[in-house]
Amino acid sequence: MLIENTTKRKLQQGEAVFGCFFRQADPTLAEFVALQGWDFLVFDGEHGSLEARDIEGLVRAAELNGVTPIARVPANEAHVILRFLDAGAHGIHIPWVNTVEGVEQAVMSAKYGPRGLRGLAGSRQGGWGSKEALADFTARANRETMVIIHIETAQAAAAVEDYASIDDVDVLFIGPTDLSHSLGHPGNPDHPDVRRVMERVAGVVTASDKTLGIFAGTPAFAEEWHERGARYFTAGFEGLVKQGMQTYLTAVRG
Ligand code: 3PY
Ligand code: MG
Repeated sequence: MLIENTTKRKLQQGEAVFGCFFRQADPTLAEFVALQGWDFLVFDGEHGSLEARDIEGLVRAAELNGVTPIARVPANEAHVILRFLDAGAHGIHIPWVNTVEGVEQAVMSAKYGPRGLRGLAGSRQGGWGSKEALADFTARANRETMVIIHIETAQAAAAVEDYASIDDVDVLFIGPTDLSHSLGHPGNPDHPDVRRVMERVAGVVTASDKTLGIFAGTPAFAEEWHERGARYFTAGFEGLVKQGMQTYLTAVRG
């Protein structure tokens, strides 16, 4: 399959997009999740045990249902990003990027030349060269592959102006949980100190040509940040299942 990134297209048209973090190495469950109407799924190799090998089957489950497969890598390392993209992800979440040099390094790892230094070979993402020449594939991959950079420490937040100046970053993504931890209020993104930093980041990103992204586990949180200009939202599979089950059990035990 020639990759076409429908999530990236929607963002380019000014739409908001919604995705779900997923970290079970189970393509059948991923298929079920993909059927629920998400724009994209983020297969999580950071806070999960997914390896590049797991990504292939999960990507197929998403592609089968017209959902954009994205992967979160465990680290900002070229050889790790390469394997997750080669396995077929249409985009890459890079966590814990704490310097502007790290942002540039992430883009260089995710893009082929002339922009980047991604290693080239016939791979699953390019259909192993079956449908298009490698020269065409490198241009397509550079066009379609999304780069999503996490801002989730005080150090990263302080440098957001520099992050927003790096070409070929699609989304600057606030990780409220890690950021709250970094600012001394672990797990409390509503603390005024954390909110102040998140609002500053949002102001800088929305004034730039990057899309503002954020993890929003509840509709209310997503709505608030949509009003602040965010257009790329993620929730988490377990959080949503937990809410559904607990709501059900509370009601039936009534
Ligand atoms: C965070 O909140 O730290 C995240 O990384 C969300 O995905
Ligand atoms: Mg995080």
